[in-house]
Amino acid sequence: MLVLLKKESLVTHLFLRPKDPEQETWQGRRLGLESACEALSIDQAWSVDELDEGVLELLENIESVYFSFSQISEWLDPVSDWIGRLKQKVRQGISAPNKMCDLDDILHEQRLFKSAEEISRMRQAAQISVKGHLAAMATVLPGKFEFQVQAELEAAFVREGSPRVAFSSIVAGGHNACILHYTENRDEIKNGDLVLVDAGAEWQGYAGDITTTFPANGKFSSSQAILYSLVLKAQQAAISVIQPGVAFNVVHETSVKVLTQGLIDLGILKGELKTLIKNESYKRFFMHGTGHWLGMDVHDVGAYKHNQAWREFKPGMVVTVEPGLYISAEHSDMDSQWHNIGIRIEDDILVTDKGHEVLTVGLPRTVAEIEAQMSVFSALR
Ligand SMILES: [Mn+2]
Repeated sequence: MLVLLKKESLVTHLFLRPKDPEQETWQGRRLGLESACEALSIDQAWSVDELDEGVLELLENIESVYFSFSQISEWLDPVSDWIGRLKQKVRQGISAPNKMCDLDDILHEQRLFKSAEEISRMRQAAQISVKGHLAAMATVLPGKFEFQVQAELEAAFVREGSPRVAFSSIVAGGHNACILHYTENRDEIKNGDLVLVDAGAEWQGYAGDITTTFPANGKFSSSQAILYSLVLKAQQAAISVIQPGVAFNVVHETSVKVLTQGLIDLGILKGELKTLIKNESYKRFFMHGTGHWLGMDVHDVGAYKHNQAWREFKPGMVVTVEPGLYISAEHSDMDSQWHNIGIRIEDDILVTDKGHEVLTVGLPRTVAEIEAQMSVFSALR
């Protein structure tokens, strides 16, 4: 347990397990108290065995205690108990904290705005993720199983030094791509399938998050190419609006507008653009948001609204942009040429002083670029 104590200056205290050769033989190495201060830049190290007495001492004459209300069920009891015990010491001239405050908002705001060091880690997480997606494209073939593509994708992450995936990889062939959180990855990929891969590497605590969609046999069918190009157009339009001062929801509104107009042009939706957007007709085919904050977590912390208003982008924020279209065979009223096509295209975007930077550069994105890249991979096979 880490305690940050602010009196005249900030002092850091850490409660941790002491060294124990026998326990370490069974369960693994412990840092121990002696090494903790230097290794972790802590002012004072305590044994967890002294947790109660130690915290009581630290809380003496402190006004406010902050802890994460996301974990209130874990912390409310011990903090209440410590405060209650200090209350019994008033006659000794000791005062107890009189406020319990939520740490979340403060901490989450800090995490939302990335420092230069954090940005360089996120750039690396993004670039490792790019390499994994290229490996997935290089290995896919009709007849392979989704988990075999997953293995090559994640092997590329590991080869580049990423110790783990940032979240469970989605490798979805054909109709599986219409299941948004498909992580079973166990089906055989068929000739004519599109393959949707949503995966990211973790690098030094920071997440990458990319979605690519490409044809298993290297060539888009004409229906696949039409819908893919529409999603890409929506994604590019949505990315282009990102700059300081623009509200978060403008990204989603931009992609909804492009997708809805495209579906009208294709005869898939019928009616006026304004009406179809207002009554959310597009949600039949595009049922999720266009993006989320990205950082230490893939769906990172940070408020999306302040006082019920969508907040504006500021430099240092990182957001994903990931519109999609999903038309399963359940839509029996639709021409079967559109069936079992699931497409999502996702990049990671840093808000900069002047506009934005795409951290996940380096992937083929247009139909022509993807087909060219896959024919190169096929020639190397
Ligand atoms: Mn995402």
